[in-house]
Amino acid sequence: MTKGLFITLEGGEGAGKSTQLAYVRQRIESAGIPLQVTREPGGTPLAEQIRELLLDHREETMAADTELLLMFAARAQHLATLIRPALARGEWVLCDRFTDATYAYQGGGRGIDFTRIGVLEDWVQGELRPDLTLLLDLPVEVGMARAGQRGALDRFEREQRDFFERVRAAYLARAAQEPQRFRIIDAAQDIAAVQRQIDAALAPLLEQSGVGA
Ligand code: Z5A
Repeated sequence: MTKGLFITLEGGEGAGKSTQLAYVRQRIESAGIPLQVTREPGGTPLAEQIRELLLDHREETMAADTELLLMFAARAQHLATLIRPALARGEWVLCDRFTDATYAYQGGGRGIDFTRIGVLEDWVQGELRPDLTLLLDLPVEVGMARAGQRGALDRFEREQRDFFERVRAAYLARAAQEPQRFRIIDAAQDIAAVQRQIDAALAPLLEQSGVGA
């Protein structure tokens, strides 16, 4: 069966994901490849409602397991109604964060054991994994300074520096475990330099698809 490619974009605070997502989208679409651009948590109306639950502040503290299960509940919906159907049609899917973010934030940040996350990953995703993951990596203090220029902070953005250090370490550990899937992008460089690294990472996939880079 023809299958589209599944590309994910990951990174910590202030890494420039939104900025670079638009660039990756433009590179793929200008090659004439049908593409779905989406995000997690979210991507479908129901999953976006779960996103609101996850990001909003409330008096009651959300338990780490609740957060983890809501991430995978949103993901199950997203996979069933958007990601899998698009890939089956042969479209490419570009997703702003996916399960590596769960390992980084709920695993590294909140301290949930990676093996427990792996059980949910296998349950919800079966064998589906991204074909390519672009990890925008930069020192935590640089990212926090960039993110601090934005407006109101969500529930995750209110965390302290040591939380984001653990998130970064978990992302880098994931990348070291799966070097064939990950491309680590030095996101501390200027926007044009980051885009050149992204071009180099995308080139083999665009060439394989027959459209050239
Ligand atoms: N989360 C989770 O815990 N578990 C999961 O499984 C999943 C998610 C899937 C929402 O994600 C939260 O969900 C997230 C983790 C959690 N929480 N946090 N933090 P999100 O992806 O929606 O939220 P975000 O991290 O805030 O993403 P973002 O909006 O893409 O932010 P960004 O990476 O900081 O990107 P940006 O807005 O493009 O850049 C920030 C600023 O830097 C902006 O002013 C840019 O103009 C500037 N910028 C960008 N690139 C550069 C360069 N190269 N040089 C200088 N300045 C730059």
